[in-house]
Amino acid sequence: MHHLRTTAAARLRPLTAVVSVRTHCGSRTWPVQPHRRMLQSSSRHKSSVAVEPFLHGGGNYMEEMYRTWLDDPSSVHKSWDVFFRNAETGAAPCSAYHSPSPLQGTLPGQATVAAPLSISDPHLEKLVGDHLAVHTLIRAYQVRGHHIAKLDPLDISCVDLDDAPCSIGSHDLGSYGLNESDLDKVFRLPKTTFIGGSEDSLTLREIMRRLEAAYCQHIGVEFMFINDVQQCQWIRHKFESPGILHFSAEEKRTLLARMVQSTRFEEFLQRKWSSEKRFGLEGCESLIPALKTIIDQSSSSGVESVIMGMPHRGRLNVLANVIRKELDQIFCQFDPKLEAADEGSGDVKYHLGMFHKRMNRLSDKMVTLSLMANPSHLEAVDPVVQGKTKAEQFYSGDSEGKKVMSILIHGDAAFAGQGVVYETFHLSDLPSYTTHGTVHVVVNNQIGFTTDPRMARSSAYPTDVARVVNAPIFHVNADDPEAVTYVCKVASEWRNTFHKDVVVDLVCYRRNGHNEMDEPMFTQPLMYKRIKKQKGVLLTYAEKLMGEGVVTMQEYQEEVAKYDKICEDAYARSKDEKILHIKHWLDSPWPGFFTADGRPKTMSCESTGLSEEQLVHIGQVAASVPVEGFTVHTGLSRVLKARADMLRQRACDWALGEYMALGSLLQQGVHVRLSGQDVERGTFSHRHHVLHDQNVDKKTCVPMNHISPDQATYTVCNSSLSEYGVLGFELGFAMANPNALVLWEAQFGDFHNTAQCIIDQFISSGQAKWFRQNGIVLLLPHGMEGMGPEHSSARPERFLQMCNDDQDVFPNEREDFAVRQMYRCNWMVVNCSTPANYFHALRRQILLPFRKPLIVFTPKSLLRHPDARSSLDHMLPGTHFRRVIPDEGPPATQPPNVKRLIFCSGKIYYDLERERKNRGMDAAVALVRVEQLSPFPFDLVKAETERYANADVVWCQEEHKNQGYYDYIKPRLQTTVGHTRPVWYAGRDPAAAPATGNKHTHLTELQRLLNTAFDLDLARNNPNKL
Ligand SMILES: Cc1ncc(C[n+]2csc(CCOP(=O)(O)OP(=O)(O)O)c2C)c(N)n1
Ligand SMILES: [Mg+2]
Repeated sequence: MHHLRTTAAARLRPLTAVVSVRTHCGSRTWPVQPHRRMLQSSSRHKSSVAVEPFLHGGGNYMEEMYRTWLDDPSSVHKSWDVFFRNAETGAAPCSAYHSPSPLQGTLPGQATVAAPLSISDPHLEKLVGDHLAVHTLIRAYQVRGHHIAKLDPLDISCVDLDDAPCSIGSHDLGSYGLNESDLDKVFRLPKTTFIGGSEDSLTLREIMRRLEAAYCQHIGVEFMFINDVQQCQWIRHKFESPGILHFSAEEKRTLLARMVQSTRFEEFLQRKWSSEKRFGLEGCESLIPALKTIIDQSSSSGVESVIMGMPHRGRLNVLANVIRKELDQIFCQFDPKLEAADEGSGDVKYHLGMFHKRMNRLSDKMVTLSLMANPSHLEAVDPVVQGKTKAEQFYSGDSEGKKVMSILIHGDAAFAGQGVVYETFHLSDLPSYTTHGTVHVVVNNQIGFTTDPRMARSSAYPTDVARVVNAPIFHVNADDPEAVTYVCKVASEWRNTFHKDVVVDLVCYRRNGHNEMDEPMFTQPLMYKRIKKQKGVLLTYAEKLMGEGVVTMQEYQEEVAKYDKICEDAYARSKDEKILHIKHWLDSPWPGFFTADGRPKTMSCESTGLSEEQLVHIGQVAASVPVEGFTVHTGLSRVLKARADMLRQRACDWALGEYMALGSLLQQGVHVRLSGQDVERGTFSHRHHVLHDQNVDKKTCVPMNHISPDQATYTVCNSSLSEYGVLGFELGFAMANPNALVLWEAQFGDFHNTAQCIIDQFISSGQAKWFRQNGIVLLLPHGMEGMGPEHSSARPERFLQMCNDDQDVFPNEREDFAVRQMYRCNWMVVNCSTPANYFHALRRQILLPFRKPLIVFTPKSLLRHPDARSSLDHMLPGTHFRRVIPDEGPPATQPPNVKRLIFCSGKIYYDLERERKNRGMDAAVALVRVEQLSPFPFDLVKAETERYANADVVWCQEEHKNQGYYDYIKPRLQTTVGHTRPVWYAGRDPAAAPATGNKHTHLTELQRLLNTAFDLDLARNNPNKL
């Protein structure tokens, strides 16, 4: 039999405190002796250690506690202080002990003055020891009861207790210094347990029976690592109170009906499409009542919108029975003959999203449910769900998460294996990222495809990752629908009380292979022999209820027949469908943004320019500290003054251009959110969107929120050090509302690669797969500046390789060419060489009548380059984003004299310009900047090639040849010139790394490529023809 639940079985050890109590009550002398004050304690148990002392004991816990107390009575928990003081005064042990009380103040009537300590009466000593032992035992159940709970429906999970026995249970009383004869003695219960209900003392036998019932049956509660006493008490109360698992007959019948839906849905699909993949839920059918309970409960607590993310397993079932997608729409997806009606490539049925508003029967309130579309990449949707949830909370003014919440469903292998789970957990308590608690549900079928848990993770449970944020974890045997329902009820109450994450671990099995076509016996023969013997949970539960007289066989059969008929009727209706619509599977509708048939309202884009007055006003805000009595750093005062000076000269640099773009959108009522590592100041210390008072801790000011009284809110937030999690989050945020500008900035552009999955699976292809557009902006600092391989390239080649504009087809030119081209593309990729163009690109994102992701390669040295400034003239009404910036110098006046036409993009332009000047070639060489790389400005590039008909055409880039823009530009330039003129390459040679780490090599390479670019004998000397 293999170890299913844990590979860490050998690590299970009894509580240290257990050992120490046994030692005390056994051979050793009780350490409380007045003359032992000379024992010196070096340890100071503070804070959480004092709160939950049994978790942290050393080799001899009580002795250490005593030593610590002798040293400083205030350094131990109040309960211990009171205990030791009372013991000193000779109080009987049962009254000497008082359960933990608030850390401040003393218990009424208890000793407050230390007196000489002596317990000389052996009877008394035993009583004290026994009470402590019982309290230790109670705590042991609370800490470790889940290790012996009957969580696995198959009962094959083998935690190897022989190596390291978990010392709780009646067989092991001796290890607590107790024995059989103590079982019928009455013990006073501490305040840290609720097993007594209204009774405050019980026999040891009853104490253990109730603890076994609470912690060792079908529910295993993992929570004692939580530092907050109030939260621990809340959980103890929920799971220990007598009678908690009582369900009314009505509740049982509802639960049975939900199990019928869940089970019969899969059976229906299996009957109709036995050879189709559906990633059925068989073995974890109680997921459906679990989710419905969480939703019911949350709706009753005031939640109006629930956003869910989940993987393949049971997804169709959730769509059908939780979200209530029309069944015929689901069944249509199985019909191979139906054509797709919408643009885009679509996705398989078990990835599609859904949005539905409906009445919740339990709460009688409306609830909106959405399941986010997701790719195969497990767990990738987690941060996206959180971002969308945060956005919905933000836009509905739900600052505490009372109206909008998220539920994330996970597989056991993915939850433990995928790092993005951890990244997402770490967003959960950050002010600008918290969603105020998520309910996580793990479908823990004890297998990942063909891999056993012992090969898939190094932690005992798949859920251990949640412990980093102190989330309680409720393990439950999924073959017990009532236990599942109860646990889910508590989980949602937890979320809606404490607004913290919580995990429900549904320990179950997978009745079939990974998908319905897979043979699981190849790899898990014993497990699957056992599964074949396992009776279905629906039948087991139905029999239980029949045995209890809650339903009759006839009622049960009628319930089954009723649901089967619903499926059959929907199946018949699905036959009438002629066409498949992906747009019916939208997870985030944007009401009013498009026309009724989902098209943009216009195909034009108004000018993105602004009046000078408006530009100056925003510029002045950017140059000021708009609150009284706020002391900024003197260096920053200089920055602000420089901005004011620049404004007076009617110019702006990159930071000011950005300010004007974002500020003007805010004035228009568009919410702007800029997130990423250190974005508030800016990695390159150029932005300074958050000012810090130099004298008052944490006093900050965001001038951008002081532009005008009726402006939208500006959110600028330094993120956790995560790319995958945070980019996913911002993508989700951008999904909620088309009238918001959401920007994510990478610290350096190359760090985006740890978020590659979000870029590949969602940003570049999301619209094609799931119909939903997204206007997220990625700011990726890029440029070869001799900073080494890791801080140079944002890898433009990767983004360009994913562009869907056809390199071989010169598009039909039309009046609204630029907008139509953008509408057709999957995303826009730009590298702006001027602040004004960056300003227009950002504003265009919102003024366009549709949304596309925008990838911006942003500068580093250009941030402070004196030439890289723009006059306000380029930002006034009537101006636009310039896809191409032609040469406006001497070449433009005498085009026939131009011998060389160099196309380039980004910062290299300034190197080329300097070189041209140095060489005195201002009239001979034209420099044309391609600012929008994709969709490729075929029309404007063509105009430039035609203008300089006598010139050689060169593509110049600073990146290596196998990187940068080369592979993207080459076919497009050739298509533009109709393959009639040669096009040459000037740039770095191919290389494995993006840049050299050697400064000298960097400069040599740069000079060489500039030489090539200006070598008028290129045709003879350069083999690098495109
Ligand atoms: C990131 C990622 N890696 C690999 C896969 C391939 N894959 C699909 S399902 C699966 C097993 C998932 O196991 P688990 O999370 O336990 O879910 P289950 O299928 O058991 O419900 C794997 C490895 C994937 N979809 N995503
Ligand atoms: Mg699994």
